[in-house]
Amino acid sequence: MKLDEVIISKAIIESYKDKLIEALNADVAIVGGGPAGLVCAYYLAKEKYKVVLFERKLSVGGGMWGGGIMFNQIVVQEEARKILDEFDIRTKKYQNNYFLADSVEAVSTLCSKAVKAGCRIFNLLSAEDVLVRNRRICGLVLNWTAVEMAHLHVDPISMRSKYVVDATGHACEVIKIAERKSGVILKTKTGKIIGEGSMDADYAERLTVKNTKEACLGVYVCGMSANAVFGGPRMGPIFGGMLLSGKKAAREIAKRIYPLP
Ligand code: 48F
Repeated sequence: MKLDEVIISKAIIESYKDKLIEALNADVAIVGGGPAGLVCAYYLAKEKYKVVLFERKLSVGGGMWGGGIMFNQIVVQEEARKILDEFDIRTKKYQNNYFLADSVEAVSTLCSKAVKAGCRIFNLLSAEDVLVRNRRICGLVLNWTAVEMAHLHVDPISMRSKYVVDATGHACEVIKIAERKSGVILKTKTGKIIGEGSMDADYAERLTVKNTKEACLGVYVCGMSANAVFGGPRMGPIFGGMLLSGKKAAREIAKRIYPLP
C-alpha cells in the first residue's frame, strides 16, 4: 500500500491534540526534564497519579548528558545507586561510595521508564507563568519554546494541576516567576529566593534532599532548584542528590494529593 503524506500528518496532529487536551488537567505538572524531574515523574506515574512534564528543549535530560566537562560519565554515591538499580541502569564501582554510570544510558533509561510508567512528556514547551488562586499556585501557563526564542507576540495556553514541581535546575524558573509576579511569600528564611552557593559536593548533595519541599503553596522544588531556592551550594557532576530529591518530591506530593486505592 502506498504511503500518503496527508494521512501521516493527520495522524500526528490528531493524536498530539488529544494528548495535549488530556494534559490540561493533571494531578502533578513537572517543569523541567532533567534527572530530578524525570525521577519524580516516574515515581508518581508508577503510583498512577496523572503526571505531565514540560521540557523547554528538544531533548529531556537537562545537565545529565554532559557528565562533567562533557565527559559523559556520571558519579553517584551508594545511597543513590539503589535508585539507578531500580531503574536498571548499570553502575560500576570506582571506589567505596563512588559509582559510575554512562550518562547516555542514565538519561535515556530515566526518560523511557517515566514515559512507560504513564507520564506524558511534552518537549519544546516552556512554562512562562503560573496560575494562582487564593495565593496558591494551581497550574501553569505554557508556550512553545520557539515562540519564546523568536520573541514572537503569541499568547500562551494554560493547564491546571493539584501540584506543580519546579525541577528547572539552577534557574528555579517557576519559583522565580511566582515570587516576581504573583506576590507569594516563599517558605524560605527570608520569604524570597535565597540563591545558590559555590561548590561543596558533600554538603550540597545532602542539602538538596533536605531542601526538597513545598516552596510556596502548590509548588514543590526538587533537584538543583531546591538548593537555589532555599540556599545551598552546587555539587557539580555528582547526580545522586538529583535522583534522591526527585524520589522524595514524588513521595511527599503523593501523600498530600490523595491516597490511591
Ligand atoms: O538542569 P537540570 O538537569 O536540573 P536538575 O534535574 O539537575 C541538575 C543537574 O543537571 C546539574 C547539577 C547536579 O549535578 O548541578 O546541573 O535539577 O534540568 C532542568 C531542565 O529544566 C528545563 C531545562 O531545559 C532543563 O532540561 N527548564 C528550565 N526552565 C524551564 C524548563 C521552563 N521554564 N519550562 C520548561 N522547561
